[in-house]
Amino acid sequence: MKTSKASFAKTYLPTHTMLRSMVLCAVLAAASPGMAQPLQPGSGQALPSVDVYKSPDCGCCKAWAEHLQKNGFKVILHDVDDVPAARKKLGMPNRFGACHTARVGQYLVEGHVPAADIKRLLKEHPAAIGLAVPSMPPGSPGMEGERSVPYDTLLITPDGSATVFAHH
Ligand SMILES: [Cu+2]
Repeated sequence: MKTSKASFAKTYLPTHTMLRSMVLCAVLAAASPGMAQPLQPGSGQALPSVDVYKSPDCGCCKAWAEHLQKNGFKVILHDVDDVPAARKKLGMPNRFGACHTARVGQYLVEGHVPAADIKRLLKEHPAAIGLAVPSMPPGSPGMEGERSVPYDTLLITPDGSATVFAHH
């Protein structure tokens, strides 16, 4: 019954079928804010919280933290006096250093890495130390301003070398 109706609709009533799916989309969109997102497999899995280690007077670190919050991450800020020491202790090689080091689940995230890259990392789950955007490229999340430059997000592999994870 269901199948024959569907194939009938597909064959003879394309416009009607499109309309139905549009209505369904609208219904789902309206329903989703109240739904428990972590229970939806695949798309809506709960994001791990992000522990950010930064110096107390780092403004762009806070701006980056806000970028993560806007993208659904819970962020916990930790002020440290010696950021390179914290980076070393956490296990991010110093040559990829920027202004802050963060821990996200099993991974480290160095510098102004876009939230979308972190989400992709968590989804793809590679064997890696984590991600890094070394230095602080203008235009990266938390470094917005008049100027922006192209930059790469690096995947830091377990041996401490790097491959390009994403171009921006
Ligand atoms: Cu910064």
